[in-house]
Amino acid sequence: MAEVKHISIDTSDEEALRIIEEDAAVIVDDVIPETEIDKILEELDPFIKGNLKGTDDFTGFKTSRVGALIARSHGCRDLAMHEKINSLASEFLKPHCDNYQLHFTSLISIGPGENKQILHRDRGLWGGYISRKIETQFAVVWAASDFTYENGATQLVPGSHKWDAKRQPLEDEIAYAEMKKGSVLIYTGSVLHGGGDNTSDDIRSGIFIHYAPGWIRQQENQYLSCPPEIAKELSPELRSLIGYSKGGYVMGFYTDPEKQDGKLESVTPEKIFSNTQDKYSTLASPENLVKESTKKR
Ligand SMILES: O=C(O)CCC(=O)C(=O)O
Ligand SMILES: [Fe+2]
Repeated sequence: MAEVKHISIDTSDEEALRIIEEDAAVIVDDVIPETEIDKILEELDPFIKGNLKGTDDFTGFKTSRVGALIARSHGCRDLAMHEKINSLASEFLKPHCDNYQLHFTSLISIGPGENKQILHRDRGLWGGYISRKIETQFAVVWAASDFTYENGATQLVPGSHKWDAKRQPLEDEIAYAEMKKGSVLIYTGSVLHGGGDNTSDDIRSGIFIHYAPGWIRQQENQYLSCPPEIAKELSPELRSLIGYSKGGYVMGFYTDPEKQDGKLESVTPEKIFSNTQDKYSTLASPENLVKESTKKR
């Protein structure tokens, strides 16, 4: 039976990334206390109560999804900025970008009686246009309940990020990401995975917070899910992480549609909130910008 390896929060980034490179998945045990998770579930309770179930085989008929977690939950803001997780996300995505960003947030709750989700690679969301040599997602799942084989722990096929696209796993090549509430599953955008089936009477809940290169379209639109009137409450670092900053010298700037004095013409989105610049606001050298555009991959 295939397994997802477990490490501790004290495992070096180097070792964690070695496992992720080999298996495309790893579980970090006991990252935060259960009480922190309970506080988040309390914050999200009004949205969980009203939330509808999925409507097809992929989203599941007994599975609910609650998004906009940065806007809705202070606890999720802390999870998104978790130092160790961000260090791993940054190291993992660094070969493919100058800057990474938050890409997706969702509390996914699999209810009793749910069937297995179809195995898939999340990178499919971009439509298959990106070379498989480029890794575009660092997925993080915070266990908001225990994850067990019975209650729908995520199915994962370790090593399948390197497989031919058509290869399907044998039963014993599928692992189940069993972990305790407060632990974290990390997987990549290229590994076969899917929600598990829930044969128990309990709900399996996971807080999904994914990261991606700064140059790619985010799965969850952060500017609408966390508009400026809410984003102003965030730390400048988190605001930048969700996209209110430039991702390159001429990438992601904005212009205030009403200002006529030219002060908010083609500026970094950080200018909405403060007068600070970002690291891309000055051009290192025009020659370099041209050279970068033809970097070979
Ligand atoms: O709920 C899970 O364990 C996995 C969900 C998933 O992979 C997805 O919806 O893309
Ligand atoms: Fe997925």
